[in-house]
Amino acid sequence: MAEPRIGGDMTAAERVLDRADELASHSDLPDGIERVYLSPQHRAANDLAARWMREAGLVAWEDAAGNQCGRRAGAGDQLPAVLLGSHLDTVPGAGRYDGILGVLVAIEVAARLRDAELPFALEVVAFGDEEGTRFGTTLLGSRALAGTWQPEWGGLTDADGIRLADAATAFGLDPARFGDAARTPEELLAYLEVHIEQGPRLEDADRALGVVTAIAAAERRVITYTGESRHCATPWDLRHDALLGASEAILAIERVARAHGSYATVGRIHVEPDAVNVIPGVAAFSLDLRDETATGRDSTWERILHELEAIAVQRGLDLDVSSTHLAPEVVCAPELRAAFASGIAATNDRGSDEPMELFSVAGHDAMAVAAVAPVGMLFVRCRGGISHHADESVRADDVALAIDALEAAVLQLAAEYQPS
Ligand code: HGY
Ligand code: MN
Ligand code: MN
Repeated sequence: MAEPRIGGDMTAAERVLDRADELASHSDLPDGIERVYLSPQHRAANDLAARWMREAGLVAWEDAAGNQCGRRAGAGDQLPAVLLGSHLDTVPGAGRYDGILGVLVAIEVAARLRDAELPFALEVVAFGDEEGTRFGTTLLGSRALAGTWQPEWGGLTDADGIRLADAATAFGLDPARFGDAARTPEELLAYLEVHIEQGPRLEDADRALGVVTAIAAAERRVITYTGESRHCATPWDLRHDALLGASEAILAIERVARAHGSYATVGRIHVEPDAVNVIPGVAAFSLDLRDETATGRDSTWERILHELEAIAVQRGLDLDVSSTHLAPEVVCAPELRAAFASGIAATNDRGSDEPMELFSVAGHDAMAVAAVAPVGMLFVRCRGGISHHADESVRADDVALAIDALEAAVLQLAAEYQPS
């Protein structure tokens, strides 16, 4: 059985950072990074990932949902696989490492283990749509792999009115066959994802790596106030201004969520008729609400809704709420947390004898894959906890430790594995 190579392979780490830079060049923005699902930039990223997967000794293919996949050559087809990976899509104005780091570290570990004797197959996946920014519903690639794809998602449309099914056809996929991407529990032993923390806790603790205990329960909604579009000469007492209602609601959301320890973000707002001299008749905004548990999330939402309704009554507005995404908290499998803990311990990083554990407020593909396999996540320190921003930054030595820790975790699973 191969022994993990410890000591921080800076060459591999530098290769990861160089490849992240190359992927960053495939963007839909002239002055930043944006790569959305089923776009030409997604195609370019998949082609790069496929090339690197092949160089790592993997057989590479694109699944029916546009995820780029790779499987260690020679592994008996009937062997179940340990799946490593993350996502290649980004938010607008993204950094270079959210998702991308996990895919590239996974490819490095696959390359290291190309000749190792393992009792299971080893696969790598680069998911195509973790962020959900193009079609509004998130985790589309990983939910297809997990077998939880909903056929009606083919009718989702993007900001230009393009249907997901048509974008899939243009991408070279058959929109009627997304379900073929589904893997079964018998095929997958575990899913291990390396990801930047997207928060300051590891840096505050002067740690390079941390074991994820659970991923936040999340819900996305669209909240719409409807009043009356009127001339801006309308007297105050005759106004039913939807944007003022939304503004008061957004501040109420902040107050309630902070008071209850939940995370609430309003990232988008749409106003009609969107004219400087017309009182807005419609104001629709997004709400991303998270908490450590679904119970906590729902309790905070109940309190928020009560305030939204009071604002509607007080201002003579109609209120409509629709839910566009709902995910329970996902607890990482104990045996995978232990594998990552031993992986961190093997790096001899500062304090690695007591690996730090932390809960993820950010969502990840692991939330979807948990429907079909046990999941584990390893967080990597990122400077200032900054993410979803061009200033996202990781240290090469931390990347080297992450490669070592992921390799050691896979070898730990191999040592423990008892074929059923
Ligand atoms: O929303 C999230 O937490 C993730 O970055 N998609
Ligand atoms: Mn993200
Ligand atoms: Mn991510």
